[in-house]
Amino acid sequence: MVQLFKEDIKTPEVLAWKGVHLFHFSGSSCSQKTRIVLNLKGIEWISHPINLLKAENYSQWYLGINPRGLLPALVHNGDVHIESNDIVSYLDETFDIPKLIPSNHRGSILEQLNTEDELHLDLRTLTFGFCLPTFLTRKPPAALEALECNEGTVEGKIDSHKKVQLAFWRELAEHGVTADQAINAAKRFEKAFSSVEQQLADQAFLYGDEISIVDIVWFIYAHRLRSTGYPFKRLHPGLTSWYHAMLARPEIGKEVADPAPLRVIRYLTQRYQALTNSTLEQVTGI
Ligand SMILES: N[C@@H](CCC(=O)N[C@@H](CS)C(=O)NCC(=O)O)C(=O)O
Repeated sequence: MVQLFKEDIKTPEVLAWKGVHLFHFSGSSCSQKTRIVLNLKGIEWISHPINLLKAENYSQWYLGINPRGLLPALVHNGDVHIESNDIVSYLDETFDIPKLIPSNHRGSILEQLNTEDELHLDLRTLTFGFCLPTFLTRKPPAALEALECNEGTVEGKIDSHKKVQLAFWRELAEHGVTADQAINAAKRFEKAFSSVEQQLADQAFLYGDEISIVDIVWFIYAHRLRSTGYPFKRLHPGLTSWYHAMLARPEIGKEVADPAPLRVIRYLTQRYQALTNSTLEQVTGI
């Protein structure tokens, strides 16, 4: 669980903040997951939007809160938590009801959260490859330099995660999303969702009759994948009613609703891909 040390925090005013504060962005999948957990648990929280499209996450101010430059970040009574799965686990432990990580399934739930986290860059790959035009997916070089030069620490140590992020953005700028990356990502999702489908074969939610954090994290990925043109319904028909039941819950649906301009941009991007035979299905052969 990543909870930053006081000396990691270079934006010291947050140390005095009382209550629950969330740094987030509307369209960020990890932020959506966290907001859904806050909603379902009925936790009051103070919103601090950070615009990823304007690279606000690489400002010195925000890097002083999360040295990885990633969203979300949670501040609770002056303690800073990063990594969305650690944040939701922390919220579940701290705010008891309703329990989203039932103690009798804790081990296997944490394993599934790791699997989900490992697929995060694949989700970015398919999102950037098939939902958004190139100009919206590139980071300004100055923003990446700000991240690279930042000497922030995580739990007292120079952080290795930053290198992974920098490599991802620089490779994207140089080569775009390659067919191989898209194919591998799509195959990994097919495998992951086949196993989710099996787990849901004879129950309403992944761990029985009650929603758990694992339903939320896979729902978020399912929702995003559908918008990339990944043939969710064809590949995973057994997930259709679970998906729609999740989407229909107001605490969930409102957090994943795309703003109208984004829907238009996606529509135009995908029309162009259809005309040039470069849709997700055509590129990945899935
Ligand atoms: N493992 C991290 C991943 C966080 C992450 O990659 N967040 C994305 C938004 S979903 C982000 O902040 N991207 C930075 C950017 O777009 O510059 C977590 O679960 O919190």
